[in-house]
Amino acid sequence: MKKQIFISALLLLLTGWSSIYAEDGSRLWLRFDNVSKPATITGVKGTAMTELQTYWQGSPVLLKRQKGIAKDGYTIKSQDAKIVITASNDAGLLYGAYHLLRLQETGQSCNQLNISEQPVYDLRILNHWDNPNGTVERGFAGKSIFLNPDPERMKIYARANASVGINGTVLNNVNAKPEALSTESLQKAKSIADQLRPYGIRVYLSINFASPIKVGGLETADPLNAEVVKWWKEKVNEIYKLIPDFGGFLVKANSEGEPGPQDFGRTHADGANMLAGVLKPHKGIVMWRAFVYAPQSPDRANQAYLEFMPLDGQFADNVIIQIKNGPVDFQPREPYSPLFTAMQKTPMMVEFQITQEYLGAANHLVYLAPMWQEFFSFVKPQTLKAMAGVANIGDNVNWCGHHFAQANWYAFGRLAWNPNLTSEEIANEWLQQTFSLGSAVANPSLFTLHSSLLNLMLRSREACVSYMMPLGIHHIFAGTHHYGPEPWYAPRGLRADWTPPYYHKADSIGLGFDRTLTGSANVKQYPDDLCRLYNDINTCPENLLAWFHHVPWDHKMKSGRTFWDELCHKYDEGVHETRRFLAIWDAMQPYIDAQRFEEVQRKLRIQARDSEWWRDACLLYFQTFSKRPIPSDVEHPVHNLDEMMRFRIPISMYENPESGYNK
Ligand code: GCW
Repeated sequence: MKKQIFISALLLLLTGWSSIYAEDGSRLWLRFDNVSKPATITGVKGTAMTELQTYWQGSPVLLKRQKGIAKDGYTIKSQDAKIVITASNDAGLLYGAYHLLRLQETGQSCNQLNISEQPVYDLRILNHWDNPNGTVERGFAGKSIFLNPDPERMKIYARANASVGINGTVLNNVNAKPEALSTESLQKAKSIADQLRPYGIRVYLSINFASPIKVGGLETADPLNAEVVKWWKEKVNEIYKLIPDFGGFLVKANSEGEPGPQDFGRTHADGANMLAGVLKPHKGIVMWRAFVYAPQSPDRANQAYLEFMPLDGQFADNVIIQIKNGPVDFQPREPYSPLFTAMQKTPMMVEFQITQEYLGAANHLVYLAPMWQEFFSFVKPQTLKAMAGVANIGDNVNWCGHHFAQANWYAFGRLAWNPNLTSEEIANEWLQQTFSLGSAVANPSLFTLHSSLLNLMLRSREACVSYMMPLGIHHIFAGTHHYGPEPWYAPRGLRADWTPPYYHKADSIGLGFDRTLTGSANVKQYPDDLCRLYNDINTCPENLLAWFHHVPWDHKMKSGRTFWDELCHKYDEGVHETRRFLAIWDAMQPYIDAQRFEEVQRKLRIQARDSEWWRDACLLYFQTFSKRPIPSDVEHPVHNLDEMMRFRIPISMYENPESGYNK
């Protein structure tokens, strides 16, 4: 034991760590130590000044307010012996201060600075799917941080968000309980808003559209009913008395059983505009979700477009339609939602999912920036008003359940600030700050390891697609928890679009959903050139092949293999990638503190085993349709199909990542 302590101490010294903190991930990427002798910070007082006084180790800084700089933007300039940060508002100064601290932590030179930044989106917002009882829908990192908000944790949460430019947070689940608007909940929201305000973060709430009935005791929630409008007016006044800078409402209406204007014969526009009218005098906004689909629809991917396109141009100017990046539901790979290129007269924002509902929960290392960037390669950032991300945050010590899941929170914020940053730049920044590798990258051997770790992150999303659902397959997840594979899941009586066979349509001919012009015609919702590209099985990108086509098992792929053989290779490649990830991580051992090293290692082992589970379950199941052998150069399943179909994963494995996992 003593020897171990000695060795760790030595390692700490060797790698230059002098931290007094437990390495449990609780400090996120904000690992600055308090300075012993504060630098001289002058100018505008506020959070920016406090942060720099506490953590900045360089030359004197002057914080200056100046009109003419874009909202939240800033400049950082070296002037004589000092650094001048200029912004038009306090948030801008704060973002400038964090920029400077980031330079410090990533070991960059702070001489000759001449930086000018402004965010691409005004609204950079987290969506928490937190329930009043403290559970978090699709959360894998413990309970809600808002259940009993601990001021110290709230402060770290606020700083972390502000350090990447996040400036809004929706406190509660879009499946909103009516009590979110009770006076007691509003008091709580006020206290959270007060704690977040100094960091430039506004608070928003999800609302239940039937609140006038359920909270107000009215007989209807019809948006065109005068009593209903009056009720909302009074409620909104009550909110703004408590929270003068309240941001507005997020609404999931007529979706998955939630109430909405259609229950009263009205449209999404009627519902959204009524709320927008009530919020307008207070400068509040409505984020109205387009995540709608009906059980009888022959193609769920068509639905949002069909419901929202006829309403294009009918929404009030303080309504933003919040659309998931893909047309179905946060799959590891989807094409972009065609609404983004079709709607011309309606402000839109994208909703990404940071929490890994369909990407291995908090057990799999999947760096999501490449997925989000793929979206931006189709949808021009400037056609959107804002960016929202479903948070992966809970009360676990390390916030996100997996140390590397913190990178997704970080990346979301950075991309909401500037969607043109590369995944690599962001991962690099995050790694250096999170593992304090800033100055160490100058060390050649560590530099190589750092690069392979960076590379691991960049490959991780494609690996996940490969071992879960390559070549455009989608939604083949286990029924309710969405953690593992259950392509066969189809309990009698369950609505078809909640079962995998609806999506994969495996049969003796092939695999995949025919969305071509002769199928569901989903391709028609895309611009002409893409429509043509996707519609033809010979030009459709192979990574979306089974999304748009029912692909014959013997279809010739670019590699020369048949579709079936290619599928086998892809799954197997995914498995090999997860093993390589483990090897890369193992080589990092001397340079990573023991706790985080072991926690990540344990998870990478889970991921490697899970990838085998995915490969075996999917290949063995699809093989019952393809009736073709698994190619000889592919590692053969280590499980059998019966075993896979009987396997039930313990909830503790994905819901409480702290509990570890032993299959
Ligand atoms: O992805 C699905 C989830 C639901 C979620 C819904 C939505 C909040 O499985 O848990 O509900 O989407 O986005 O509304």
